[in-house]
Amino acid sequence: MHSGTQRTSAPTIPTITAFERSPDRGQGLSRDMRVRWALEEVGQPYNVRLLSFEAMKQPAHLALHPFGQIPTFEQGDLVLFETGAIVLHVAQHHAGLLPDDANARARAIAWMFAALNTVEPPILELVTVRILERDKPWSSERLPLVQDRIRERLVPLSTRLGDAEWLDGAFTIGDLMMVSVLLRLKPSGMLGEFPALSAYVARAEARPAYRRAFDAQLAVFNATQPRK
Ligand code: GTB
Repeated sequence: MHSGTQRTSAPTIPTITAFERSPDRGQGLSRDMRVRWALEEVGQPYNVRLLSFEAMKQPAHLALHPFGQIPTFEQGDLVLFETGAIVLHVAQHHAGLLPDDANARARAIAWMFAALNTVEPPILELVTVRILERDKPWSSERLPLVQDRIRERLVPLSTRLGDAEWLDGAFTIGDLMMVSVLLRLKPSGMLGEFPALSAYVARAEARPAYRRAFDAQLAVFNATQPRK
């Protein structure tokens, strides 16, 4: 390098991991989808490394993700796991997903935590009852209890949203994460009980960045389908 010349190295393209064969069959419900969506919203290109279930539990991946899950995010020296941490990192390093105003920024982050810590847990329980516990003799008794716990979250969420477009002003990571969590309810039909939330999810799904992310994960599923 010549003296007096400052060289700023070009930022590397991040690499995320995703299922080689997603169990949701390309419905966009796997957690790589929220990371893809965040990257699309801010216009950051990314690479995807696909992993089999076996590879996810091998030392090479466990070095990146202690629980052997997807997604991970690698950029330069940084390796991240947990979608909340990844999406927050992306939002903090690019314009578009967090407001400039410090208080509004803090509230957007609060909505992201609300999605992950308050709304997602009962929704995950529903997936457990409907799929993993389907054959248990007590499954049909447990189902309505879990559905009611979800309603306890969706009623106040719907009330707070009212007829607003997004949760707190402009679209933020709070909306991105809340919609990602609510989408998990689609197969159950429960979202239909809440017209304001259904419309909120539909608005988010219509965003060009969401469409691009969805199409990218669907292309992976279609490409890895065995030919008939
Ligand atoms: N808290 C972590 C995060 O937010 O990053 C959770 C990560 C996680 O659960 N990853 C899942 C995983 O790797 C993929 S999305 N699971 C494999 C394992 O734990 O061994 C989970 C998922 C699977 C299927 C559907 N589906 O069919 O709808 C949706 C989501």
